[in-house]
Amino acid sequence: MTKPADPAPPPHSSLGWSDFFADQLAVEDQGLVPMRIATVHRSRLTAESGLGPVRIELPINAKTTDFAVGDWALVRPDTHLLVRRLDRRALLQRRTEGGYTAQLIAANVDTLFIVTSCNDDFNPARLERYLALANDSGTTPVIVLTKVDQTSDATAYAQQAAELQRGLAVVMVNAKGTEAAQCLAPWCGPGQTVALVGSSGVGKSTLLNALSEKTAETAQPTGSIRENDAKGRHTTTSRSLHAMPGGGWVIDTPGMRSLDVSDVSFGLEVVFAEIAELAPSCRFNDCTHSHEPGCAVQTAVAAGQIDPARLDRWRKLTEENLSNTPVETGPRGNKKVKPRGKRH
Ligand SMILES: Nc1nc2c(ncn2[C@@H]2O[C@H](COP(=O)(O)OP(=O)(O)OP(=O)(O)O)[C@@H](O)[C@H]2O)c(=O)[nH]1
Ligand SMILES: [Mg+2]
Ligand SMILES: [Zn+2]
Repeated sequence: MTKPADPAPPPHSSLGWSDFFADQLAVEDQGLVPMRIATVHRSRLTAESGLGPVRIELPINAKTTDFAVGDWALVRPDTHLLVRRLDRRALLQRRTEGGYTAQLIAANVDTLFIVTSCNDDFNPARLERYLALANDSGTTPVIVLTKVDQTSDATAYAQQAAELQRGLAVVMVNAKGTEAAQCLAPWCGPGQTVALVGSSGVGKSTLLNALSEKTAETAQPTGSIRENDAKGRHTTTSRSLHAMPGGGWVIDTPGMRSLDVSDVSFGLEVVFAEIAELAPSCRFNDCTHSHEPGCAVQTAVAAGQIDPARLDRWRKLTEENLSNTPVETGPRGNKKVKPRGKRH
């Protein structure tokens, strides 16, 4: 692509702008301003330009749901009309319940803070879903374990979390404490974008307020959780992008009730690397690691090298992923793939 001699006014690199986006500018974009989508509502978008928030006008036929918080778009400086969205470096999306349409969670995120608490919310199977999503979307996952001040057993939770994926960073915080932002600082430097995801009530907005040093007036609202089961009350209802004082950006998201996986085969291989690595040693190349003779994974389970509970969770997620993943087969496309293990 030809680069303009003098592109749009240079956006703040602290907004997360990089060569990946600059390389997409063409001569005809002269005069347009790159802005970063900050909020997405049913009928309106706002963006950050480095000079404060701006309400964006959409062209006729464009839908707000086509845009994700964190997207870069080229905007007319006079009318704030969005001319085009730039290609994404990373996109977090999930299948909506019962449908094939994807819901966009956030775009151009460097690090995904998967937030869970040291209480009944902690659930390895759910965390593995979030990890698969993060790995597959081009973001780096970090497990953020909140409410360490409310348990005497935080390190046991951290140990369990660390075992969910090789090399996974796990950070223990009291999100209400003064040191919370410091604990997460390694991922929040200039130009970095982080997003907070997890169930309702785990402390995402509490962390957002700490990371972006909000005042009482500008703080994201937070809400109490139910005492009997630690579930939150869905206080946050939309996604939003906020500046961090160190020059990074943080995205708050509403608590998710569930997270279905689809189209995350690569992400699952990263989460379950110990299983994926052994699969080529199985006798059958489409081994389901359950009943087949010559299964290297079952041998490893028998030898105590692989946790059988983990293998069960791998199987459940893999089957769900395959049944939810549309594939392009022939002119109609969108046919379901056959479940693994059914040989023909
Ligand atoms: N003691 C303690 N309380 C916390 C911590 N993190 C969050 N809380 C409390 O937990 C409750 C829920 O926090 P929120 O920040 O609203 O949770 P959220 O994840 O944003 O929830 P939704 O917006 O509903 O998705 C609030 O009462 C917080 O004060 C923590 O680390 N320690
Ligand atoms: Mg919230
Ligand atoms: Zn096998």
